[in-house]
Amino acid sequence: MLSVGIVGLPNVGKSTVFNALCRGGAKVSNYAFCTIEPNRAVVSVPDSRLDRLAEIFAQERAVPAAIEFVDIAGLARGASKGEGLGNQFLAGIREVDAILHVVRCFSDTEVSHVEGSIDPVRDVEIVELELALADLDMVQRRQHKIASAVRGRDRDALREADALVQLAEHLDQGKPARSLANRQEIAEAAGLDLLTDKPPVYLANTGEQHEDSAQAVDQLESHGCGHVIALAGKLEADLAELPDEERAAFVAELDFSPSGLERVIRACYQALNLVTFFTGVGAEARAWAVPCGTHAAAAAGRIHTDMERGFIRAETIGFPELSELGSWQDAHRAGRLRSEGKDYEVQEGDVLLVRFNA
Ligand SMILES: Nc1nc2c(ncn2[C@@H]2O[C@H](COP(=O)(O)OP(=O)(O)O)[C@@H](O)[C@H]2O)c(=O)[nH]1
Ligand SMILES: [Mg+2]
Repeated sequence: MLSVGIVGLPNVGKSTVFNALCRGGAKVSNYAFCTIEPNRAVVSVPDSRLDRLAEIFAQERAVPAAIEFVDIAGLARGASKGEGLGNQFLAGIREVDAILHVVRCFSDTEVSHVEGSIDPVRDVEIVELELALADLDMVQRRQHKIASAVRGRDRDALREADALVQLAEHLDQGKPARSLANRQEIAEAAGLDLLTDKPPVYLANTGEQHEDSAQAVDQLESHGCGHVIALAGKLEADLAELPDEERAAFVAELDFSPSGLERVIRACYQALNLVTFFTGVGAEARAWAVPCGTHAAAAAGRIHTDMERGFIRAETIGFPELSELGSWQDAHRAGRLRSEGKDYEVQEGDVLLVRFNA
């Protein structure tokens, strides 16, 4: 399952955002969610296309894709050296696929700031430097470990050592591994699970003022932060706590739509370059997320390993077209189902019926 780690300096609103996403999500969309541990929750990915598909396939159940959020212990200057909760923090973040980097943009004299003032770009730099230093530390340890094999001119070790040197130089300048020109090649040769190789989404935790959020997003984007979204974390978290009716009344009064979860998920999908495809067999209509460029056979393997092994072909149609035609039979009669082979690259919104030898 896709896992997203929430990181940032202390008191920037990480736990607030976590609550807003996980509780709020359950209420807005009526999708199930569960908390595994206090700082871990699995949320269903809201997707209105799935409900329509359940209707088309006359399926009893709609099974959405799921995403896990982990509220990772706060990080501060020195975390890479094991300061504070440093080590715990670093262990937590190694296991996630993407990083949701919460940046404090709200001012509130009641809530102290570890650096003493509101400065989103500076805060991002502090966190990213710590991550780069933690990676550098890992690279250096690996260099020590393979040193004797390198002296013995072992071919694999030499290749790895070369990648490690390039990584070390880059990280030493405080730059993230993901910005290396030949990152894929190097990451593969180095074989390390680097923190700064994970795609980040930046979440500007703003107050309720719309102008503030626009400004915060601008600042981060001009700093080169790729995927930035603004979220009024506290407002969304507070709303998430309310019973449904009260909540609806507030939403109407404030003219505010708590869309945080959907926007965060969309940004994570973009950062990870994921596409969604659908299936409608058995008793369920189901949504799946796979990396863009995934072949039909590999996508089928996500459903069941037998389906990848015995893959014959996938009858395929895009969601909008199927929705318009109204049923699989009609799509078939109209000759609109495509027959795709195992190397077909699954497209966003594809609905697949996999034919396979069991
Ligand atoms: N005024 C204001 N306070 C916020 C906002 N987001 C979080 N806070 C408060 O900031 C404090 C720290 O938040 P928390 O989520 O625990 O931060 P964390 O340390 O990053 O997990 C809490 O008292 C929150 O209520 C916000 O958007 N506006
Ligand atoms: Mg917290």
